[in-house]
Amino acid sequence: MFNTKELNEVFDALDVIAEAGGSVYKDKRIDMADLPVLIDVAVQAKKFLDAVDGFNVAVKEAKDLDSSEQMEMVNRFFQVAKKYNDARK
Ligand SMILES: [Ca+2]
Ligand SMILES: [Ca+2]
Repeated sequence: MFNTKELNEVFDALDVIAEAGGSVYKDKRIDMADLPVLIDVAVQAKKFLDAVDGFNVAVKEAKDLDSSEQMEMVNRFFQVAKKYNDARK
C-alpha cells in the first residue's frame, strides 16, 4: 500500500514554483526586481530535492489513491493554480 507522502512533496515543490513563477512574470519580464523571489526559491531547494527524490514512488502513489486521497490531490492541484493566480495579482 502506498500513501501520499511523495506526491505531497511534489506538490510542495509545485507550490513554490507556482508562487515564484506568478510573482516573477507578473510584469512579463525577469529583472533585478525579481531577485528576492528567486533567492527565496533557492532557499527552498530542499523541496525540489525531496520532490525529485522518490518521484517514481510518487507515480505509484498516484495510481493507488483511494477516494479521499484523490480529493486531497485534486485540492492540492487547485491550490497550485490558485497560488499562481494570486502571485500574479
Ligand atoms: Ca518580474
Ligand atoms: Ca520525495
